[in-house]
Amino acid sequence: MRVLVLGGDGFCGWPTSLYLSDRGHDVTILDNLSRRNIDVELEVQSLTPIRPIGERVRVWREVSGRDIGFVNLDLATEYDRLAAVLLELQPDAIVHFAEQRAAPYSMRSVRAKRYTVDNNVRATHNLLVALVATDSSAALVHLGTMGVYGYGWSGSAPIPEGYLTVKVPTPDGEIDREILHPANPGSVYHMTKTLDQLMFAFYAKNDGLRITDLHQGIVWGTQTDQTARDPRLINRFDYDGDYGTVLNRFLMQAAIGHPLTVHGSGGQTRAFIHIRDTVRCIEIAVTHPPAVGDKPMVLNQITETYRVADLAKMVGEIMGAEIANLPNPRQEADENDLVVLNDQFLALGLQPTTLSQGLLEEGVDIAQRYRDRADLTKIVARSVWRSGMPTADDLLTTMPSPTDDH
Ligand code: NAD
Ligand code: USQ
Repeated sequence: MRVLVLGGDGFCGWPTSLYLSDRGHDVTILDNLSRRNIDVELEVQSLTPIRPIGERVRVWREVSGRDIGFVNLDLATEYDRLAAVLLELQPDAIVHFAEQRAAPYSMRSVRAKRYTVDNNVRATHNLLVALVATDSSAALVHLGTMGVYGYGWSGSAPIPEGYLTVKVPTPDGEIDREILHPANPGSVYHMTKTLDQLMFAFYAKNDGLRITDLHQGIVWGTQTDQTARDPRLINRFDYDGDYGTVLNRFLMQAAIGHPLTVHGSGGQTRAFIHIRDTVRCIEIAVTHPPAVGDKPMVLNQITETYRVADLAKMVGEIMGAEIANLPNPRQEADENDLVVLNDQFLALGLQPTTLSQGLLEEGVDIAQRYRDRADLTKIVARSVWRSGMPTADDLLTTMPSPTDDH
């Protein structure tokens, strides 16, 4: 298939582009490199030394013999160019990763809140309008998030895949209606994903677009079989307080001898998926689109759930790391249950990569290799959900020397 990967220079997009290319698909990446610019703005860099996109695609050709195209384009502001790309490439499928994806970044300032909404909502809407205007029949696969459901709203009831059947009272008795699961976002970033859902529902109904929305959990891990083929293909590894996600942060912290930064009691339960399963799920979704006229297909792209405190305990025990309970910079329940259905991916053949000591050690190994690139002042999360919320001081001011324990 001809696949256009929007946001294909990012943490999920790069390994997905390589995986799809390796599987024989004809891949073009579209990305405005805004994520690299945000690193410059935050004065932080991926722990792994990622190479410029031009070099990345050149090396991939060298090691695989396959071409990946690249278009530098801002989806949110360059509508005409986007429409021209769709007309020229005539993709069979489009994978849409291209949004500002960090909840803490989206809460750090008025500017970042406005940027996140402007960027994400306009990017998605421009894409939908362009698909209709260019008469494209491409199947659209969008990366949404488990966070659209919120945490704790349904107690211990399993979270369904996108839709909920409810009973609506009428004068003639109750009728059953299937509705989008109530949106309950916990950050401006997560809010943009709930807005995306409404746009998808409208364009599927009005224009017959074929849309799949993947409600993905927290992705962890770094490398896939393809990114590991050459050091210059290495994937990014975010560890900072805004972009680093919890399990990868714990692995990096364990690797350098930093206490594990648990927010509050660590009672938050979240859904997780390894990057190797992310790329497989995307191919499954791309090759199993809904039919014209169907409502958006929603799949929960997760493989397991964990409580943050339990993850810290596990990483702490395996790697000999201490745990620090820090003031939580976010407004979120101190504790929540989370049961998630992921039946559709399992039925379509996903064989989950579950958390194992080997994979945790692999993450720690990568982080240890690049420990000299870590900036200790960027580790504690300081973007607060409301001004005045307390944050912790840096826990370490000098880098511990590498020992056999770490
Ligand atoms: P990322 O920031 O590493 O990658 C996003 C890419 O999109 C970047 O390369 C960025 O430059 C590009 N981009 C952003 N705005 C753009 C625009 N207007 N025009 C063109 N390109 C643009 O993020 P990621 O971790 O790879 O996440 C990818 C997607 O998956 C996001 O939509 C995110 O919400 C979703 N997701 C990620 C995770 C996770 O744990 N990383 C979990 C669930 C869902
Ligand atoms: N947390 C800690 N310590 C840390 C970092 C995080 O205790 O050092 C806690 C947070 O307070 C939160 C939980 O861990 O309770 C998850 O935080 P996270 O930063 O790992 O994940 P989140 O902000 O939810 O966002 C990430 C991605 C986002 C994606 C989302 C999927 O950045 O793009 O949408 O995971 S989900 O969480 O399922 O909605």
